[in-house]
Amino acid sequence: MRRRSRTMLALAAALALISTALHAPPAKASNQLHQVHQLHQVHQVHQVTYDKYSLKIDGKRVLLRAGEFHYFRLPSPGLWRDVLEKYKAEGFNAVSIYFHWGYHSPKPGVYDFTGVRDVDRLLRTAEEVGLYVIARPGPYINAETTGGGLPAWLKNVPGRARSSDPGYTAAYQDWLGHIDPYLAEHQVTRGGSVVLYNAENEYAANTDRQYMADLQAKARADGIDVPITHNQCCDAASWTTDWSTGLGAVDIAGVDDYPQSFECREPDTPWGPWGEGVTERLSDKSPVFAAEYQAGSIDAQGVGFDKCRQLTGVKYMKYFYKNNLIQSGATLFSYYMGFGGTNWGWLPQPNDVGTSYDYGSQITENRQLTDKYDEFKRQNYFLGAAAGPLTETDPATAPAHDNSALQTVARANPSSGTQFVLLRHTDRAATTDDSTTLDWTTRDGRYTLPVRLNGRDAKVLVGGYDMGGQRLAVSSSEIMTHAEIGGRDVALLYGRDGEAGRTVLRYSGAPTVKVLPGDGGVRASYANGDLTLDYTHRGLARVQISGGGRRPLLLLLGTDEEAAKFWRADTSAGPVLVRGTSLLRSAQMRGGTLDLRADTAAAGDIEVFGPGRKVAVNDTAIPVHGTASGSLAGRVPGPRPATVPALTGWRTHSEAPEAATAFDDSSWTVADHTTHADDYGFHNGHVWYRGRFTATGAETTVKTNAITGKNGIYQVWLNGRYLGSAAGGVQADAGEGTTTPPNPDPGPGSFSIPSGLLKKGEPAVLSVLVENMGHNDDWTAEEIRHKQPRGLVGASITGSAGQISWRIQGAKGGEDLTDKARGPFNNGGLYGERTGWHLPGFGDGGWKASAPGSVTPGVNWYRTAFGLNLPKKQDVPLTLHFAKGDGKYRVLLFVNGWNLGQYINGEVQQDFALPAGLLKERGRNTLALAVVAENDAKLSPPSLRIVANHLGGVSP
Ligand code: IPT
Repeated sequence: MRRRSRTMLALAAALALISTALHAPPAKASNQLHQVHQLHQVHQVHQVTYDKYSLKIDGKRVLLRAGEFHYFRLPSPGLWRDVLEKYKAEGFNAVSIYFHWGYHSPKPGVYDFTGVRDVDRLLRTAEEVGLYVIARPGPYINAETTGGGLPAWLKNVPGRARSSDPGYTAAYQDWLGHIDPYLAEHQVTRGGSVVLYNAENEYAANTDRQYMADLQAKARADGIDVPITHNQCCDAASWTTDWSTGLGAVDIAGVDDYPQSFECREPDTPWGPWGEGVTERLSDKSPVFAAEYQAGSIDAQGVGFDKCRQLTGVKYMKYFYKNNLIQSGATLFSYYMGFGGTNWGWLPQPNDVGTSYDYGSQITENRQLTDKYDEFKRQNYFLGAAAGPLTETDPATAPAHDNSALQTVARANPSSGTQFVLLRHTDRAATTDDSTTLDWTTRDGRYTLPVRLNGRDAKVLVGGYDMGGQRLAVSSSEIMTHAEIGGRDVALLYGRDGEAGRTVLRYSGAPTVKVLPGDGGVRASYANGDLTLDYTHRGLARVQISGGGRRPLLLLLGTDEEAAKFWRADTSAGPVLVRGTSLLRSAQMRGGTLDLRADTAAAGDIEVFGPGRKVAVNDTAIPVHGTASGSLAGRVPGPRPATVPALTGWRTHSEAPEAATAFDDSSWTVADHTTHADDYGFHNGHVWYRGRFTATGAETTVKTNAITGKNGIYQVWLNGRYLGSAAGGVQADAGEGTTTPPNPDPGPGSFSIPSGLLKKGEPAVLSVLVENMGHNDDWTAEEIRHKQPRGLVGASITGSAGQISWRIQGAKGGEDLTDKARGPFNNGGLYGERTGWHLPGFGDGGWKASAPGSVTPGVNWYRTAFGLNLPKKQDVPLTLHFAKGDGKYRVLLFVNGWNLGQYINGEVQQDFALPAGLLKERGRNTLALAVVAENDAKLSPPSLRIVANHLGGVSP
């Protein structure tokens, strides 16, 4: 054993202090890079390499398991830590992050990386939490966000996006030139956490190899020296050539798999309609990388994310993830999404999503853990515990058996011989209850092992395994984790409730076996070095084994549910297992006390297996006593109750003065080409058009065309008279890979003109309010798709020959943001938005007192303020709930000036996340609603709802 010298330890301690100081959030944005640089001078640098089996850090194999996270979908940087700690707590060791070009760049050459866009803080948080980062800066990201991450101003840049076209090249090189330095500074090779760099996204539909080569050359020039990856969609065959060699080839090519489809409508019917989901090996020089593996779904059918969560639920995870693990031999996994978040403001791409991007993922939009989280925890803890042998495996002979309804598939580590056996149904869709007996030879001998698979399920069984100081010959239970704690091994195995289990352990002589009181009916027998334990998975059984030539073992045998109650964390004094809290964020030994940072949903019992004899939870010492299992037991407090006020004191004001003939639009931009609101720099939200003409008096009909993106509307007024609304044009979908011809008649509207409204020879004004639901993505890399115009694209008046002269007004300032903190997606061009009616400081004292209720067509605002006094040191996520109303209307909701989404009456989403941080949990908040009604409508006032209440949490 090598010994570290005292001076080295002292130096390390000093450096740790410096680095803690430097971890403080930077005072000024301009200092950020400089600070990052200093930070890494005191951090250790590491080397990242790989071979056909796995990634290696400093020569040590790593089994990478990441959840995807989008910081831009959680506009509260303090809460990034909450989500990342929840990833870490369930055994992920990495986070995969898209970086959203359009989110940072409102205008060519203008970039912002401060506040909710502070990527340096994001990467630092990942480092502090202890997660590797797979950095995915695009330039194209897809992700169901506006433009697929391309900035809307790119519509005005000539040249095909996602190609080596010079116009596009200049634009994206500028983006990479801004984002890459952050990613480079935070690389593992400089002491940070970025371990992989993903170039582009599913670049399957295009084959511009030069573009892929240029992207990588740029990254390298910007200092990226970790392996570059690509997420290929959706199987290797879609590439025309081998992307592991030749121009544009990446270091580690990965594959995206979404086997369960996005059909949330029928969540129980499909079983891998899009295939088996076995990640393909794309090269013999690099490991198999499941770059995006389905962990939820978009809700394109608008049936609600709970159904998507069901579609991709625990059974799906058990079957597909384990099947993939053993069949593919992948050692890098990234799950899309780990936490989806919120499409606040005008962040959504209109075709597949609305405000919520919950994604049916394991952590809900309001940061709550689900049963899917438990399953990730079971599987991830296993991957962590068995990473040694699992990171280097080859296909192996699977144990034989005689039930054709069941199938075994095996991999083995070539040096240790450890075997990993997948037990699945032969027909993957089978729901039958089948049993068989495996004839299983491991390096320890030949074993017969009864196994069972009931319904949609799969198991990974381990044989010939060094389980800490123990030797596991075979087991029909699955391993969740094992750890050496206080001189003994603690191993946690699990199985489905009521199923029988057998575990065989090896000893040099008969060990002493003590079955502690509890469930499971454990029976032990010993012969020829094999201790065989037979039991039923029921509750939690505990068996103490000592002697037999090994260090003592506490074997915990639980059901799935009992196993998932355990948390594992690592301290400088070794690993810790805890049960009884609803989350364990981290653990630390401080002067003989084991200090846990944990969340609790209710007061209850806690049990701790760890170093030391004293326990503190969230800095408060708790009395504990020793148990027969050698653990410490005590009680933890729960949260204090939390309440939210009713929303009262509403004031209202209607707007749309733009509709009136006399409105002064002289400051508006003259619109002499009516094709593109984006041409004028109005990229998000609502845009007004006012057209003047001289009436003939013979006009009969206004005919219009406007493009809004799916679900968008536009409204027409003539001389202040409301003529009506129409659905805006959407992306014409001619199918993948085709060049979609522009629709000649997009979003048609036809409005008859009431007689007498126009008088011959008099000036008339046509006012049109067009919503922009966001920009199409560019998944197929066909120019026409993401560049589809938004806005009024045609207007004519039957019975009039005269010219209409137009002026246009969108968000105040256009590309020159007037609200840099909230950024490009916060506001459109409603009068109230341009005038600041959504902002906390606005004086609404002159407005009429009235709660949301009956509205007339057009735009109506409501404002109120509410005080919150949520208990300190608790995490109490709130939503704003909209009850269904009558009529066609939609509501933009602003909390403290932040646009947190759009409620569309009649659509499935009625609850909107209000993230703490921008919501003041102990203070006064302003709520402003912009109600855009298409007809006379009636809404009921929204209300605040408490989603959950935990003691603990992070400070937002
Ligand atoms: C894949 C994308 O890479 C990702 O950005 C996201 O859009 C995801 O799908 C769906 O939510 S695209 C692939 C499944 C066709």
